[in-house]
Amino acid sequence: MFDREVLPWQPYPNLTDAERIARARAFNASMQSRRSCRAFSEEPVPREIIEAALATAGSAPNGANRQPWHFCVVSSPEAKCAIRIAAEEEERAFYDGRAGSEWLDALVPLGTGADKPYLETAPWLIVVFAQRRGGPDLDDLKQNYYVTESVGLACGLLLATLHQAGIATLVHTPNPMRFLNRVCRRPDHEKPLMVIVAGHAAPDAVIPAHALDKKTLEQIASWL
Ligand code: IYR
Repeated sequence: MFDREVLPWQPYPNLTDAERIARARAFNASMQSRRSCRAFSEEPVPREIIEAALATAGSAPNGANRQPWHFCVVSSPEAKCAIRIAAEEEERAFYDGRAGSEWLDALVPLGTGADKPYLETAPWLIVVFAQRRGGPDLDDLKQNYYVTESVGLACGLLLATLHQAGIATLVHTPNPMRFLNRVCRRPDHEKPLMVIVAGHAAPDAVIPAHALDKKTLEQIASWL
């Protein structure tokens, strides 16, 4: 049997409860200004910010510490163009009826459509893949666990870090998105989950009023 090695718990900062409350509220206040951005400028964003956000994402809690994620970071105009062309083709079919009327009705308040120019204007596209199997070593093809949950947690941390750094983001989910394996040259056992678009908002970017309509604490939580 593998003898489990342990290390002592590394204490978190020694704060008063008042300081903890203040920090929690300050982080919440900062995150409340995050909005999905659907019009990006071409203004560059330093690669170091993306690297730091990816490192945070890689720290996410995950099934059996198998870290079942891969982030394909796209900045080349050729690759961005290939993603835009393929995504818009799928989106046209989606908006032309494949989604069904209930789904399309739900999207009306957002004002989304099949044209995705931001896939080329934004400086970074982070294509997120979930690894059904495979670990840190290339020859490791063992099963992974809670894959979607783990990758979702990682993406949340990624989005929070980018927002803290003052970078605008959009979670883009072309439907279907298998073409991303081809463009990103990723193996079939990796499932693309989302494209995180990162950059700065264009001067004419708008926020749909619908996006500000958030559920209250009472609506989202119950206390036993
Ligand atoms: N993938 C499409 C449609 C879309 C779906 C949902 I649910 C959204 O919250 C937003 C868009 C698109 O990217 O336009």
